[in-house]
Amino acid sequence: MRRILHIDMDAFFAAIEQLRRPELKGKPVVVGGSGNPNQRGVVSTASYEARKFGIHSAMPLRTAYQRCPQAVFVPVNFAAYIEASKKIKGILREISPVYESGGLDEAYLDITDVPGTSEEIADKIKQEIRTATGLTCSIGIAPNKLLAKIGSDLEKPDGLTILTLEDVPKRIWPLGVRKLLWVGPKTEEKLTAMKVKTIADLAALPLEALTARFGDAHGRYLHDASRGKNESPVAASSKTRSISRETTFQIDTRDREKLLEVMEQMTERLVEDLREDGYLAKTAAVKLRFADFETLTRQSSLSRPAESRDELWPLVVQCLDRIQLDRPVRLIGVRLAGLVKEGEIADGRDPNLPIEGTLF
Ligand code: TTP
Ligand code: MG
Repeated sequence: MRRILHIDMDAFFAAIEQLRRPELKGKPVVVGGSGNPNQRGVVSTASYEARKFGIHSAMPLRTAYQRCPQAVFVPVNFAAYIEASKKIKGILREISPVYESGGLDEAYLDITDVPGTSEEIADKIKQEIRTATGLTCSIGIAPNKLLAKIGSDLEKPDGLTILTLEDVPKRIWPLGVRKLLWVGPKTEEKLTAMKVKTIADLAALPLEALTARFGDAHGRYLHDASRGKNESPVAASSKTRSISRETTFQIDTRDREKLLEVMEQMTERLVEDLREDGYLAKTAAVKLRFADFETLTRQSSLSRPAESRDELWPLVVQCLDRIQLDRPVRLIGVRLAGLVKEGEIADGRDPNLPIEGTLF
């Protein structure tokens, strides 16, 4: 039986802000945008104290302010989050080299061959992270990624949940289908139409009903997942296909120089993230939303993957130049796609994969 660990940091950005400014400890803290709730922007995350007021990620800052005017609003400070993330990932890689990053604040580890009980390994990780960064995390350990990921979310914050297949009916079936990896809003909508809300409802459906609706692969995945079964490996080559950043301007602009300046900063940050996780990118894409909310994307690719700013930045400029700036712009985004692991031969997948707007 494999032993897979999933770790997710607690209220990651907000917890870091509370450490940077100890007077914020124990208070409702909202991290997002420029930190001014009267300006445009969304909540990146909120401290657990702020969540009691119904504040959550992706909510407009203004709404957060209405729900809790006494909350402390702070701007996003990526440099601090990247620094913490690097320390955490260094600790995890020492525990097991079979590692997959799931973003800045989460990761999977295959700990099948790591000595010690699951509790011992989890305690060691928690303690080392706390010593190195002052932060707490939640951990799930299970026979596969699917259950480990659900487990890490069950007892937040500072949780540890160890699950076996026998725990599935009691602990997993009562949950909503969205808790399953790879069940997004679209799958959820289709399942709701089939009267499936919980994972128990899903487990009650015959395989044929699912393959008929979702196709062979996804149908079988859902059928197995509802029973807590999943074989996907903790990949050295992670599932990450793209990384992106975007920002909404306080004041709409048509100034090309201003757009370029912001996009250059975004590209530099993306290149840092790319290097941190050991990736090369072949494609760059630009997303631009006009004040009337029309949204355009353009993409451009290199003949082989690269990781340097000097190679990737010109692609971004090319993309922007293919968009006519005939109206004020409200939002811009930059994305690097066609990612491959450093040292890995590109697998021939089409580098010009269609860019899905939802990935931004
Ligand atoms: P999450 O792990 O989803 O959230 P969290 O760590 O703040 O809280 P918890 O795990 O305890 O529930 O995301 C990690 C960080 O990613 C989060 O601190 C901020 C950022 N983030 C955004 O910027 N926008 C988002 O919509 C989400 C969900 C997260
Ligand atoms: Mg988290």
